[in-house]
This record gives sequence, C-alpha cells and structure tokens, in this order.
Amino acid sequence: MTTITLVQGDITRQSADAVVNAANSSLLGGGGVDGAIHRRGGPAILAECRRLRASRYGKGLATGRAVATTAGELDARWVIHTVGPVWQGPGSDPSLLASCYRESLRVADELGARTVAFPAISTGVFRWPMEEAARIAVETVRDAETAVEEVTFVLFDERAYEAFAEHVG
Ligand code: AR6
Repeated sequence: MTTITLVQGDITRQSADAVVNAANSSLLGGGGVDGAIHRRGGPAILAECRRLRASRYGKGLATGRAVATTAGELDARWVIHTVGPVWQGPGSDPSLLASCYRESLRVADELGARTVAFPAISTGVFRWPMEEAARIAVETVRDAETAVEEVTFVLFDERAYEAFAEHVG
C-alpha cells in the first residue's frame, strides 16, 4: 500500500528519494515547478537533460511519459521529469494526465525509489482545472501497482491543498 501525504509548500524544499518535475517535452526547462527545480537543483540537472536530448530523446519527451535524471543539489536522489497535457477545454482527455503519475511511479520503481514527491502536474501553465486534476492525481496514485511506499503531493497554495484534500480520506 502506498501512503498518500499532502504538504503545502515548495517542492524544491521537499526531501524525497525522487522529486517529480512538471516539465515540457523539450526537457530544457521552463517556468513554474520546472524553473524552480532547475534553479535550486543547479546545472547538473540541465546537463543531464541535454544528454538525454542528444541520445534517446532526440525528439523530446512525449506527453504522459517520464524520465529520470540526477537531482543535483536538491534533497533527493533523482528528478523524474514528466510532461503533462495542456488543458484543451471541457471534455479534455484525462488519460495522459493519469499517465504522468503512472509512468513517474514506474520510473521510480525502476530506480528503487521508495518516497516520491509530486507537484500538481498540468495545473499551472498547462491550465488543467485544479479540482479535476487533483481527483485524477489521487485516484491514479491510489490505483497504481508500485513499490513506492510514500507519495507526497506538494501543493503550492491553499486552494490546491484543499482540492487534493477532498480526495485523500
Ligand atoms: N512547488 C510546488 N508547486 C509549484 C511550484 C513549486 N516550487 N511552483 C509552481 N507550483 P506548472 P504545468 C504549482 O506551471 O501546468 C513550465 O514552463 C503551480 O501553482 O509548474 O504542468 C514547464 O516547462 C501549479 O499548481 O506546471 C512546462 O512548459 C503546479 O505547480 C509547463 O510549465 C503546476 O504548474 C508545465 O505546466
């Protein structure tokens, strides 16, 4: 059983075996969580992302997929980069958002990570409504077959925290 914990705060201050980054397919950085992780984690993360782009991920990382790098100076062993889907309006297919959580946990299992911190993927720049994104995140983690013992959702503000709390009993 995976324990689900909620924390309000900055994911770059979280200790975990693996911290998940809400990246984009370029893997070369951006704003939001991505910018914060690269800033605090230092240049080793970007250097490894560039190597991934020069090798296995020449076309970038597809939406819904995940890949790991060093966590640089973060208090973690790995950053798992995943690419959330951009909200396309009502009726948007939630399967790629669910896939981000499932694939990140699959990568965590491959690495042997037992504790994983997630942000609320796609709920910032990618505009996914928080309430629905929270439900998808919690249900997907709850249903995942994984050896990860603790998943911590690190929510930036109170609204996000409350949205996740609705689904974590
Ligand atoms: N810690 C925890 N949560 C945070 C932090 C932080 N330091 N900073 C922002 N959030 P976003 P996305 C929250 O935009 O929607 C980037 O440019 C934020 O309030 O980081 O998946 C990438 O390069 C929101 O609730 O990710 C991509 O291009 C949530 O984290 C694109 O944004 C996710 O917001 C990805 O967009």
